[in-house]
Parts: sequence; C-alpha cells; structure tokens
Amino acid sequence: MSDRNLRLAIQKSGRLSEKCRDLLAQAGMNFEFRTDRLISRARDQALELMLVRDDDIPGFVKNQVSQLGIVGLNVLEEKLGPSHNGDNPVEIIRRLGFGRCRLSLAVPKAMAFDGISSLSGKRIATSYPRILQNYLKANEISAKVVEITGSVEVAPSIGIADLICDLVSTGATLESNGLREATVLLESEAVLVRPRQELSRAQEDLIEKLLARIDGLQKAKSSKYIMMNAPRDAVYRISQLIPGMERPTILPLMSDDSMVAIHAVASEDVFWETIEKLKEAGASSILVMPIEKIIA
Ligand code: PRT
Ligand code: ZN
Repeated sequence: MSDRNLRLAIQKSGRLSEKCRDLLAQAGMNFEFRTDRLISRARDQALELMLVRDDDIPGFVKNQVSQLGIVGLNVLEEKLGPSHNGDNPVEIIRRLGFGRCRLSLAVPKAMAFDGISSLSGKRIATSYPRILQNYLKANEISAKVVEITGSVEVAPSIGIADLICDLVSTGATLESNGLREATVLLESEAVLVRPRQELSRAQEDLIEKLLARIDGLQKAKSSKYIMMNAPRDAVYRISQLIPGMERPTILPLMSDDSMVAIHAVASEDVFWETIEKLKEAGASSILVMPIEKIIA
C-alpha cells in the first residue's frame, strides 16, 4: 500500500457495520461493499476500507495495517488498555455517538449487592477480563475472573460464576436471565481511532478532510434551521429565545413594514416549549427544518 493511501478498518458484519457504512456514505465516501473482499477502495478518494472482525481493529490500527478504525470503546480498552492513557499507541479522534452501551457488573436478582466490597471472593464471568481485572485492582477487590467468550449471561444459572460483567444496552437480556445491573464499569460508544504516531503528509491530509466532513455531519445533526415571521419590535426578544443561536438574518416582508421574517440556525434541537414561547412573543408561521451539513 502506498503512503498516499489511507486504510480504514470497520466491522464486517455486526452491530456497528451498518452505522459505519451510513456515516461514510453521508461523508461522501462511496465504496463498493462486497463482503467476499477484505479491502474495497472508495470511488473517488485514496481511501481503502477493510472489513474485519471488531476484535482485530485495535491491533490493526496499532500496527498501522490500517491508519483509521471504527470500533467500540469497550473493545479498544479491552485490547489495548485505558484510552485516556498517553502511552496507548492508538488515539481516539472522534466519539461517534452510535453503538452506545455500557460494560456493567450484573448480579442474580436474589443476590445482595451493597457496593463493590460485596464482590470479594466471588467468581465473575466475563468476555472483558482486562477491563474487569483493572477495575478490581483499582478497587482493591480480590475476586476470581472466569473468562468466557459468549452467552456470559447464562453463567450464574449454570453455576460457573456468581455474577457477570457484560455489555448492556436495553437491559432486556439481563432481565430475561434473572439478573440486575449493579455497577457500570465503562460507558461505551463507537469511536474513530488512529495511531498516535504521525503518518505521511498525504495520509494526515486525508484524515483531516474526513474529520471535517464528520464534524459537519455531527454539527448538522444537532442543529435546526428555523424561520418565522414576527413584529419588527419583537425581534430582540424572539432572538433571545432561539436556543444556541448565532446572528439571525432579518428580512423585510412585502407590503407590511411592521413585520419581518427571521431566519436562524439553532445549534440545539427546537422543542415544542420553545416554539410556544416564540408564539407568545409574537412569532407566526414558524418553520423548523433539519439541516444536512454545516461547513463553517
Ligand atoms: O463478529 P465480530 O467479532 O465483529 O462482532 P461481535 O459479535 O464481537 O460484536 P457485536 O456486533 O455484537 O457488537 C459490536 C459492538 O457493538 C460491541 O463491541 C459494542 O461496542 C456495541 N454494542 C452496543 C453492543 C451492544 N450494544 C449490545 N447490547 N454489543 C453487544 N451487545 C450485547 C451484549 O453483549 C448482550 O449480550 O447485547 C446483549 C445485551 O443487550 P440488551 O439490549 O438486552 O441489554
Ligand atoms: Zn467481536
């Protein structure tokens, strides 16, 4: 691979794959996805996509087999240790806001749990031995870690562990196995990672371009374009009510000097309560619209 090209590793199939593909498509990176191929090339960029198992992504980025990767924070920390640590060879450059879940300790409903000291001497089943060991060590708890790779939630009922440490999102899996969440060890989401080490100029430029596009999409997602008509003398009061607004555009309305149109970008969602307050302040014909991209 030439150092003008950049490789991004994403999960081939699983909970993160579709969201990763959507993000890349929205960022204008179009690939021919073929699951029978390890690498696909973007149609008009020097970007290559590697479709792999999520567990391999931290190691690939560490060894620069790929220079970017999208992976759950849980997998990153399990494979390479704490992500806020400057010694970690892989650096998080964006949190992506999807694939949210938490790595938690969960106990059988009948088991008493009053704080982490209750874990002393217990057997804990998990697929995340490194994160769990670090947590136990930091809290000076001596417990036995039982490593299993799948169906961790059944471990207490078949008698191989007293409690578990596993990923939770809705909590339905715990509930159906008679378990309850006791403590959260890690809040996770998909993250975009790169090697901490500097890359070639061409690769750094392409990363910067991709980040600008991702930022534009993320900013747009949390913003709204709002338009309304208002009495000229209510403009100041109304502009104060629009959440996170910069300077609005004020336009005259044909054949009514006392009224203007206000157009503004609100950097937060515009809730019904705000719209009701705008109306009370004299605004009418209020339109709130989604924004696709914001480029500063
Ligand atoms: O094949 P490959 O190794 O690539 O995939 P995988 O099977 O290891 O991973 P996959 O696709 O299951 O998950 C990929 C990533 O999605 C995880 O590493 C997390 O970062 C993220 N994620 C988000 C989740 C969940 N939510 C989640 N709920 N990963 C797993 N779960 C499982 C959890 O292990 C438990 O069994 O879902 C169950 C709990 O869900 P609830 O909703 O019942 O609480
Ligand atoms: Zn995996």
